[in-house]
Amino acid sequence: MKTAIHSVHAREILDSRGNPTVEVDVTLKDGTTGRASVPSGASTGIHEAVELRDNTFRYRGTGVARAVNHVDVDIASVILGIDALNQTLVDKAMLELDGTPNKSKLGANAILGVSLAVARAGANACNMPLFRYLGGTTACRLPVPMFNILNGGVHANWQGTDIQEFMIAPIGAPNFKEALRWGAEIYHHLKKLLHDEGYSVNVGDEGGFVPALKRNADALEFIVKAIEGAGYRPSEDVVLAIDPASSGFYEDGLYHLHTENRKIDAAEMIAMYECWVANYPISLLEDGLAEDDWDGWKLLNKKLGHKIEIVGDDIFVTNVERIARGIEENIANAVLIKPNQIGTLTETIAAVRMTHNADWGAMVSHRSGETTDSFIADFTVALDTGHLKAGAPCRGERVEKYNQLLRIEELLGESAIFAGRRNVLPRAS
Ligand code: 2PG
Ligand code: MG
Repeated sequence: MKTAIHSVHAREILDSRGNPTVEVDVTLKDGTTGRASVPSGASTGIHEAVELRDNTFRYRGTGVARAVNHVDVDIASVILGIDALNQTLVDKAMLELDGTPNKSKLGANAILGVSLAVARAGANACNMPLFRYLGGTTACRLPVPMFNILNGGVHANWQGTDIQEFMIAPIGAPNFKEALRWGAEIYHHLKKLLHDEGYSVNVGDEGGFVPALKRNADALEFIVKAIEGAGYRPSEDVVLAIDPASSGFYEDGLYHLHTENRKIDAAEMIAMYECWVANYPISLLEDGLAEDDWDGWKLLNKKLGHKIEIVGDDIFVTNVERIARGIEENIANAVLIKPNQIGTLTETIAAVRMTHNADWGAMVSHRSGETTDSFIADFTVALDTGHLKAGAPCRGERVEKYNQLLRIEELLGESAIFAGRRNVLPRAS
């Protein structure tokens, strides 16, 4: 069999924050290769699959030599000889070898690196672009890019807003290429506005600016002005999205807004969001409440789910068991999809399918620690999710995802469709 896995080899590389991560090379019997690397979060959910770190003197404990060794020795021993085109079988072999519910034995970083590299090798062996290999001949819809242009929270070392991500989504653009241009123009306009008002224009982990604003809502003001200043219409052309990543400031049942020096409960947080949604063109709220605040989420979805997308990240962690509970209890209407939260391509696809079957939205996402691997760009088109958040239109590891989408759009030519407005309008909840 020409596409049997012949060898697998991992190495320790650095991510965008200067921390070690896993890169994997897979070679098939016919000599075809596939390479993938694994991102890493900072505002990680406690229910995510385990990212294995060495905890030794190397790299201040963050080394991934153990995960690399698990790929080269343990995982290699169970996947060599398997057909790379049989992704499910490869992933199943790794899951069985690991045997834990959260991949703590081998490490989700080891497992995912192999899983994605095998998919790439499979695509290369079939002489197909990755998005087509994964999504079939009808995969042709480019996502709305969600540009994170103002960073706060842990991604900004808590020097900016409490809200971790303020994003813009150019829903009115005619195609992806134009959406990218609009995003970059607004980003630069925001830079000028902030600079003119005396704020820092240094950037955070995801390439967005980190001004030390006094109120979280000031960010919304600045962004609306930047959209208008760049010549676009807030709401018609470009909408806003926010990810407070609120698990990061949730303590003893209260949400601590450090910028504003106040502690509020879930109901007050929801009231704050309702006020923002009434006053700004916000169409999506991710992780508005903490990862285990199920009652709060239920209320949040009741109050705002008919108006905007309510996306669960830390609460669902791309895990079908948690997503199923969320659907059952009707606590959101969309799921954030991060391959490294769950650890295999097969399970990530299962999470997207469950989400779509419930008529919920799915938004594919990068991590704050990234590499130049653009797997998620192809994945988004393949699974037809309609949204991708990959940070600001700035910084190599962020723009590589957007640039890959430009290439895909070019390759698709006339058959390319841009998700546009349909994907950020309120969904049934
Ligand atoms: C998030 C992500 C990506 P991190 O909270 O959605 O933006 O952040 O990778 O740090 O978990
Ligand atoms: Mg998030």
